[in-house]
Amino acid sequence: MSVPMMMTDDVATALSDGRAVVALESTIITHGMPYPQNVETARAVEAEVRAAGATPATIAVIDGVLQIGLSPDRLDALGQANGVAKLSRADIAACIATGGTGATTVAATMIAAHLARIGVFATGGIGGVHRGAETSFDISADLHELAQTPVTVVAAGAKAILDLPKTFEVLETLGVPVIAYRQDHLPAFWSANSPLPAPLRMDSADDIAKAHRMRAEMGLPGGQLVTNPIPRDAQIPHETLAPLIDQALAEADTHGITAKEVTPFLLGRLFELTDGASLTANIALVLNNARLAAAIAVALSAQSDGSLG
Ligand code: PSU
Ligand code: MN
Repeated sequence: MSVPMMMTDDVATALSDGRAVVALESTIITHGMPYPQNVETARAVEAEVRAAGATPATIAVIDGVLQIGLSPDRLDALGQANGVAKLSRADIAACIATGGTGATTVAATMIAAHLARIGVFATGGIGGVHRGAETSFDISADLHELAQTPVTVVAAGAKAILDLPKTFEVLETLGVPVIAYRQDHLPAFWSANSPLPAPLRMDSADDIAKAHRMRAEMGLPGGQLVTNPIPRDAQIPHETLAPLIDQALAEADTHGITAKEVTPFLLGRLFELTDGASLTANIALVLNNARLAAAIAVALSAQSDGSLG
């Protein structure tokens, strides 16, 4: 029994030629942004990766097949579909085995990228430790995935709806390198900066690629989290967002929102409470992450022969 996997021609060719490829997730399309901005953003992200000299591979499960790269038609259909499953480590195999369709979260996209031998992945913000996790125990599977699957993930930090100090504590405990790009503090998704000092800082894609390869050389499992600050002109000051995040969290509580629904609910409410400003910033940071991820993938293929070794 093998994994039913389909690769678009451009991704397959780039991989076999040892050229740069960047994995992209699909939960941000189905659960993170409204239609049509979700599809427009997904296309713009792919264009950004191409402009930076790499091939984009948007990942999803469609009718039981793991798709590595999505055709424009499939991307559009996924972006408009209702009730698509949100797949993580726990449910991706069951979805494929039963012929289902689902969007991949950071955790599931890392698993798929690694299966396809893609070493770099760009997203918006990773999942993490939710506020109140001491009673809800809600901690994203993204964190454990970073600890065990060797993919470098470029994100604007963890989403600021989370408990950021606890999220980074857990990453430290799990042995995940957290690298801030060109600054000393960790970014906070919609804001470029936070009071949290970054455990590691790197100023070039080349260094990030070297560190990725060194982990493989040393047999260290797991990936790296590269935290790339949102462009300064696109950020929303934390003071502006903080009360709105509190309001959205209180509403989630009142409505009894739990488990996988929490993050999509909070992002959706913030979109409404900010009159769309949270989405505009989210789009800017994803595009920025796509550019850096492409530069890292290009550096990785130049340093090695493109294989993960
Ligand atoms: N980045 C975004 N928006 C998103 C996500 C990332 O800008 O919606 C998705 C990712 O797929 C991530 C998921 O894995 O949110 C986290 O979900 P949870 O908190 O339920 O683990
Ligand atoms: Mn969760």
